[in-house]
Amino acid sequence: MLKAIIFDLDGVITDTAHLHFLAWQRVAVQIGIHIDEEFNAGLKGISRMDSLARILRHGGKEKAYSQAECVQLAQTKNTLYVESLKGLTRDSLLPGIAQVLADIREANVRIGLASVSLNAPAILKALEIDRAFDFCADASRIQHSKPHPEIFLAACAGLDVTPEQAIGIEDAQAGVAAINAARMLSVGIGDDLFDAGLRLSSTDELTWHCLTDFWHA
Ligand code: B16
Ligand code: MG
Repeated sequence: MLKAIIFDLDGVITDTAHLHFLAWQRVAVQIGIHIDEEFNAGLKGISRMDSLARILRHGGKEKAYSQAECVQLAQTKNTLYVESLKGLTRDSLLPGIAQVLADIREANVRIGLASVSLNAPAILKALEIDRAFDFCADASRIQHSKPHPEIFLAACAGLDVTPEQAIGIEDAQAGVAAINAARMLSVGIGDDLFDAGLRLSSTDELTWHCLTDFWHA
């Protein structure tokens, strides 16, 4: 029986991936590294410090900065990112998300969040959907970024369901891999997520009807 649906945040509920990119790009330029949108796609679902490590590796500078300097660079990125979140409102929800959250609630299925973003609570508040979730996994307690299943397993535990009773929804390759590794059913938003059990082109296709069809297939 389907007992819970667990959402990723960035790229599923709202489009903050581009804001992450712009903030990282400004930090990267300061240290002489070029990153583009294609590179940024690989950072989706990857924690802040792991993202920085990937950027430094990409620029051949993985040994150029001390741990304290890395923390400072990550803080600079976060300050820029948080500043850019100021424009978020309920209108920033991706198409179909408000409706599918309401329909899942109506069906008495639990709703969870599995975002590795430390900014997730503030983002949910800005979007005015913080009360739509029965449980949000705490990113600050997570040791491993996606594709490790840890955050999805933490969300299942918090919702008091087994992974086999839940569907996970993601827009990133690493996220779909995390859902599959947790042994949940996976929904991928994006045409290139070939490992997802159900692939949808965009969030406006994400309806309660399609989720239940997928569950019973
Ligand atoms: P923060 P998700 C992830 O969120 C983002 O996809 C990723 O780009 C970001 O680096 C990570 O959160 C950490 O975010 O710097 O705000 O803590 O996709 O898991 O919702
Ligand atoms: Mg995402």
